[in-house]
Amino acid sequence: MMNLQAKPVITVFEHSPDEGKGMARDMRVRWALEEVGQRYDVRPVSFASMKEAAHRSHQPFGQIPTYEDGDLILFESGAIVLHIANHHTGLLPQDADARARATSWVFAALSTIEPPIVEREVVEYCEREESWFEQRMSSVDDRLRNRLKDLSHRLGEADWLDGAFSVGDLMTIDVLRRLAGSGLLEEFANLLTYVARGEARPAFKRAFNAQLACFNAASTDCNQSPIANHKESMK
Ligand code: GTB
Repeated sequence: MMNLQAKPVITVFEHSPDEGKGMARDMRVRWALEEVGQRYDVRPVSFASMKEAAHRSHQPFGQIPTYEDGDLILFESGAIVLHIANHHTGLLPQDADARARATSWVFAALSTIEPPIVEREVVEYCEREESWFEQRMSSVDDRLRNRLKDLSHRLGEADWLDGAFSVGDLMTIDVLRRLAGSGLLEEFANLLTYVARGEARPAFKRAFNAQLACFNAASTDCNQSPIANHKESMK
């Protein structure tokens, strides 16, 4: 099932606005690739080139990330991560029902948890000067708190959402990371620990360091998968 010869190529921001904090959606793709031990190359794209026809032929909305493996071109981080999980061992359980449940968590992360987080970011960055900013932020935070409360309740004292670490945890943790600095995650001790548990995984660290190297520039590391140097910690 594993094919470590072919190297997929993913697109990433040439200059990430998060300044290397790994908040853009290439991070979840990098993390998935690192978890399964698949080497990859990155193609940094500028904001201008993302909107050009060549990139749009891979990503109709002019966004990152994309994924290219031979003739297969994918967009949407969820589809990419699920493709990686389905074609390698390590991110999905063997049992068919457990695989389906892990997939449910990917969709929950993307369509139930991430939208109110993104909404909060939009309000914070785009509506700060509006007279109604405080009121709107407070109602967005309350909606988000409800989601976090339900997630926190479901996770309980467990390490991961449904047994062993899976693609569902990867996606959920990557989505929750976007709350860093908001103070909201701190209201749910088990979610804070959950995110830290994900970030402590060797694969996460390699992915994080790779995107940081990419941000740090003109660094020649940008187009290199770090897996080659860290095979010993691959599981
Ligand atoms: N649904 C798509 C997916 O999951 O792949 C969404 C892709 C997407 O939103 N891509 C963003 C993008 O290309 C980058 S990740 N934006 C450019 C554009 O739309 O023109 C979103 C993002 C960007 C920056 C930060 N940051 O700096 O903290 C965090 C998240």
